[in-house]
Amino acid sequence: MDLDAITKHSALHIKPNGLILQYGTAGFRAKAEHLDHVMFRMGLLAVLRSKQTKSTIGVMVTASHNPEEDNGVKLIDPLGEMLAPSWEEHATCLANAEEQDMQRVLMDISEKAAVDLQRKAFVVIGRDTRPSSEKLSQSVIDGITVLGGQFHDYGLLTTPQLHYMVCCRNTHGGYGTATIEGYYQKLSKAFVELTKQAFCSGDENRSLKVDCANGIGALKLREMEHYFSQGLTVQLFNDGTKGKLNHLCGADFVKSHQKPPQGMEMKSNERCCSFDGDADRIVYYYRDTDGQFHLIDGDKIATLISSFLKELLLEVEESLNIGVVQTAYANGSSTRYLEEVMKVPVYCTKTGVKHLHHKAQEFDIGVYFEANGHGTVLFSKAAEMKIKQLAEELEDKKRKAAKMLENMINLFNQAAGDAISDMLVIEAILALKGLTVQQWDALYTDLPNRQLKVKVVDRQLISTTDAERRAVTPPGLQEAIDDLVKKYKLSRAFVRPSGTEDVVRVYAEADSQARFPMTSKCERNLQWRTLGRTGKQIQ
Ligand code: 16G
Ligand code: MG
Repeated sequence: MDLDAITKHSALHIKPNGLILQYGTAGFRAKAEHLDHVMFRMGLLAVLRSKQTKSTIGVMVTASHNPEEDNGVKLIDPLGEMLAPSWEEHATCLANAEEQDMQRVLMDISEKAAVDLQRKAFVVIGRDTRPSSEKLSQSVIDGITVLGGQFHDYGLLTTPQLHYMVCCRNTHGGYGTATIEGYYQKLSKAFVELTKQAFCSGDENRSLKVDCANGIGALKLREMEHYFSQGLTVQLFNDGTKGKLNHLCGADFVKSHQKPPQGMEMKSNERCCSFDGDADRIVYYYRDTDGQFHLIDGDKIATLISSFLKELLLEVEESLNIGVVQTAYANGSSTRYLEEVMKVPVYCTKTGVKHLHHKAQEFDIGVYFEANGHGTVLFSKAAEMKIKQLAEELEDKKRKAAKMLENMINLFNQAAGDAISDMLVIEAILALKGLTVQQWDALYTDLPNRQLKVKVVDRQLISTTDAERRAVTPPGLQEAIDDLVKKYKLSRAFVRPSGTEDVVRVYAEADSQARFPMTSKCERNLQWRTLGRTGKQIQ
């Protein structure tokens, strides 16, 4: 380690005085002007992680669905997964070290993690379309090179595309080719093969309206659309040519406001969807003939996908186990439908993709989705091999089903939830099953629900258990919630500190809209118990 060079370069990326940031649920996020030093340091850290794992590591510059003025960074581990928790701690230490302590912290991390400093390092970088992203990714590169690491800068990519690249590189092409062409070809080949049948049987070319949140999703869908255009025409809105990133549009806006994005022309019964700013989330929606808006969120996406996969498994008569992973935000109706009607086991984890991903790895086929539209399906190695074998050995209808399963494996981005890949999966399933968006929506009726964010003095006073469904502290809070909830039918409510913002989130659902005084009562109780009497509801 050339400590002098590190000190010299670090002086070009000075940490603002007193600024403390945390590697949160999905990396660092803050106002872009506060992040230059974090980017440089994450370049350094990626080199150490690469040396330690003897693998390529990814660094993605994005703040996802946050406002355009924000930015963020996260590291991607060798198989395309989120950074390991022990390294999240290293990331936080390094980002917050004062200039004079930087060398010591770097040495500490190298020692604690037993990094062989003599090894080579390779890092790949991607960035979203924010005005600040290009310069910030240069700071990452500065960090990589000063530690002698090699790198490849992919430039503009969606977050899941970078996860895919990292996975491809570390499996030496086993997962796919680590180029943008390789990604487009893998997905579109699977999509075209899957849907061939539906489309030749007379179904006209299908069309879908896509709100791209004025982000990277628009660029990448434009590049990709000619690969699958025979089966699906996408009409892009909020493509970044006029509006601001994530402003009044995108998956997060649509899900949290439960209304259409601005700038989208919706006719009744047309299928529409929204990506978020870095295209790792997707939600669908439509307006009915009375003009009423209907949201189809991650829970209903998971239901559609798991019922399709289960049907195919029944067809091939293979008893691969399938499990669905959700978070506390999953609508109670979806959990009931999956368990009681579809007879699929459902598990609940803490919020944040890494928790769901981890749990989903326990099944032959693990379907995971957050209600906000982030999710994918994981197939175990054994399941993949079995399905390949069935596709060769079986005959007629069974062979067809096995082939479909094989194409589904290729169509999912198993490295991360991916709006483009999920969109193609959903479009393929709807086409193959001949389902309209309304029929899909009618699988079950969501319980009315509300979400609020509340500012309190110290959100860490709230701690939770049981996958965030019950509050442990402050004392009395859970009992107060229980007292409220038991007055209503099919009701559920919980509070948890956010992992990405300095707020506490309150969620409640019940059998009818009239029950929502419950949410504000929870909120008042929360403020009282955290002594944040100045707290106010934000949304
Ligand atoms: C991040 C997470 C998302 C989670 C959200 C919760 C990833 C890639 N993204 O966006 O999964 O739902 O945080 O935010 O893990 P909150 O803690 O502020 O509610
Ligand atoms: Mg995102």
